[in-house]
Amino acid sequence: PKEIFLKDYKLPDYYFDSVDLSFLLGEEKTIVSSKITVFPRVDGSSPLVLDGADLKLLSVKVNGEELKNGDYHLDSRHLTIPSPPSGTFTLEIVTEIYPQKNTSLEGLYKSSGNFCTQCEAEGFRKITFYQDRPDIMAKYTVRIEADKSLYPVLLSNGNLLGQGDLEGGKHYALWEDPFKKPCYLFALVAGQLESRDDTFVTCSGRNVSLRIWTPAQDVHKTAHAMYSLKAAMKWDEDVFGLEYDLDLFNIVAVPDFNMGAMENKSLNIFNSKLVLASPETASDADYAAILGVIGHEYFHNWTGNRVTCRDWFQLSLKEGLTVFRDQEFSSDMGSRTVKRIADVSRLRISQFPQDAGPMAHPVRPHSYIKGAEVVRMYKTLLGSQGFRKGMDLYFKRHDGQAVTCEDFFAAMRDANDADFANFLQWYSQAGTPLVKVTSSYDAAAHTFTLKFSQEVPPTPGQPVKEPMFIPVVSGLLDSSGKDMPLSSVYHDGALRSIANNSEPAYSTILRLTKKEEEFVFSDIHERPVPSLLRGFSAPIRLESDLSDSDLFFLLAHDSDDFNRWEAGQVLARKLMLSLVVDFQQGKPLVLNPKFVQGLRSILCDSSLEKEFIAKAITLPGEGEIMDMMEVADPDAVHAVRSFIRKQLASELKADFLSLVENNRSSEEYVFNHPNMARRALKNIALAYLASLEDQELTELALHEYKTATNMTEQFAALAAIAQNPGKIHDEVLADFYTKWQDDFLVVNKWFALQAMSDVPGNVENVRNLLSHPAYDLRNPNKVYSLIGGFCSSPVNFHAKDGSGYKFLGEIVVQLDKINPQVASRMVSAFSRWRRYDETRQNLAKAQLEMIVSANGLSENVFEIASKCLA
Ligand code: DPP
Ligand code: ZN
Repeated sequence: PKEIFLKDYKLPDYYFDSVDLSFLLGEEKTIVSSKITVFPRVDGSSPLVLDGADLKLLSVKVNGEELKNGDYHLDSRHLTIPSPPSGTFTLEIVTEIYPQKNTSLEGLYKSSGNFCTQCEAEGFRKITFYQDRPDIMAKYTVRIEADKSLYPVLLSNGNLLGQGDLEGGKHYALWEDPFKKPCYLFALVAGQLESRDDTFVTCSGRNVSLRIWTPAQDVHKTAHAMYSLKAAMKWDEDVFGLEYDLDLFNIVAVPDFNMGAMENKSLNIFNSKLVLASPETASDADYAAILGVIGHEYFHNWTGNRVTCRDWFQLSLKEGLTVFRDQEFSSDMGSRTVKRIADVSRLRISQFPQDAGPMAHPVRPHSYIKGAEVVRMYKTLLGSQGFRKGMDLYFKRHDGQAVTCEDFFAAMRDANDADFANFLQWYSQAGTPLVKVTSSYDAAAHTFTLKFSQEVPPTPGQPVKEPMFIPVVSGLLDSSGKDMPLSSVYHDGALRSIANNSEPAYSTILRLTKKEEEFVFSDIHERPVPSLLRGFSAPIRLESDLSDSDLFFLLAHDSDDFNRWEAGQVLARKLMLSLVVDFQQGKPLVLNPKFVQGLRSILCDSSLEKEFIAKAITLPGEGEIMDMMEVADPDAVHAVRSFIRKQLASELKADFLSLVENNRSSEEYVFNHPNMARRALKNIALAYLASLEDQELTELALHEYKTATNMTEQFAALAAIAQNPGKIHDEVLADFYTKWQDDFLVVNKWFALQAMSDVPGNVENVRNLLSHPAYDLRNPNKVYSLIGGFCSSPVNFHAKDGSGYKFLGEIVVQLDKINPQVASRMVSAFSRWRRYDETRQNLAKAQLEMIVSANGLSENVFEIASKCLA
């Protein structure tokens, strides 16, 4: 297969106007008939090339006349009609497909007895021959015919036009979607499902029927999803003036789904994990994820569906923007700071490492999370109102179109008359910019100078980088910890006033555009401590010359809560890195008492939000530290992190004990911020305590496990106990399984917990779990729990004997035959293999080489594995 490049984009030669689809769903096979109105973009007879994969072609007709073999050309990927008639014509195609055998979970497939679809990005070509590209937008009608007793519910996009019974125990439904859409938003569901129904009244007074479909026994677990949907609909009206545009909105939950969810027009299909929740079975994290993803898919109705992508290089146009929107929604529904901390942590854990490895690519191809950061920068630069003006113009210009990231940029710029310098670089340059900053105070001149330099590291295919436009939101703290009023700043030969309307400002945006530059603040009457990159105003790595005491000062006083947290993280990262060196040199590990003091003062600060405290006392992850090392050393990092945890647990034991005491649940489970905060704080305190492997503390964790009335606390207690192997560990894990064996979502948590264990040699345990009766390699959630969980434990995945790599190599080859998409996600755990020592490098490389040479390997896995090796 040839790699496709953005610069090669060509307008299609033909457009489709209307598409009528008909499905005869059967147990052996499904017959798909399509009737498409085709019109040429320009007259002239170029061939019409349709995409198709794994299809059996039964017939092709043009303007009602059947084409004979020879009038068309068929190969394993395309159906080509070399000389179609001129002008508008109808094309009718009948294909046969086998959803029952489709384990790739792309196209039409069966999940737990029900038919469902997944078409993004290129799944529609597994249903029928089509121009499977997002700039082909058409109006669809869909007729579904199936056995009535097996498939009583028949759903597709848009409005139900008709339904009725047919001979032989069959029935049909006819759906029409009045909005033009690309085929990746097509959806069909047929099966035995029940719904929770509700109504939303839109801002213009229309009644929208809302239905969330699941198997009957799960309907009671959809209350939170319905709450989330209604909240999202209201939020989009309030914040962006965007109203839902049909009278019906369906969500279907299916247990077998490659990703989280899919925003098909008016028929969202979800991984059950992101719909089903009850206090007994789902944790706070699950509740929060459901809120965010229900919001996300709903928000796509405007950002993705009404305005879609011209081609798949523009993925960030819809994903970056929609992730940003769901982040803002979750912030408004809970705590903004805590949400920001969670999102930035995710960026650091998953995006930044990728940016530095062989898979580095610019935002444009497919980085969702970083794409959201880019959208966030527009908002930072323009303010809420300016951003809204840009969004309004974007919809005014592009409703009903398939567009590019430049179109979004232009709308933001034009609506605000903004100067965005070379902001578009964010879409094309890969890699995480490294910004270094030093500061100096001139007491005589009352000036404070910040000197910045920036560098974007080389990435595959992009050896030389241009400087980026980086907004650095900054403030200066005086010696009492208050924000100093800022009057003006000198930069690039000009003095800029910061005060607006003679009101002093306490924070300002420094706009970096050069490799090196400085900003000089005037009227600064004492040496300040700078608070830089407030709210993480740009997705960069920042290295400053702040001393430990400056960082402790920010940790105690910064008015920007995000930066308060960040100061603690910077301190922890420095501490961990220096202990890693001690460990490698065989020196005894000693914890700096100032660090313990700093954390104690946070624990005891009653003015702080509980969830903030919980975040602040969480150490940076092992991956984050390995990322900062020349040669990543998983054993050293693990030993150091465990050492610090135990040390903190023993020195702050009394504080942690009282946190557990004082934060137990007293009432019924409620998903709201104060309650979640309380649970988060209790749970982390318990985890610290249990790390001490002390009999009494293990008993405490066991008591919490037994008395928990919700999954959040029950699972946290289980995880606390599971840190330490032994009899109690085994008994509690067995008890948990017995309790929940009938709930597959809870069982997945149980798999993940064991898979992530850092007990040495855990790979054997994980191998054994593969043959556990509840395990199934065909179900993506189970793969993500067990295999994905295992790869996220650095000590075991990167075990020096290569056992972790060997395990993953074997699984990838096996899984690839079942589900290439899921297999390719797993193989990317190898992507950073060059970051490790030579022994590990050789072991990982051998597995990658074994994978690429495996017989009948899929393109998905080949692409990732060969990129890793390149
Ligand atoms: N388009 C899908 C989503 O936004 C991809 N996972 O969730
Ligand atoms: Zn999305």
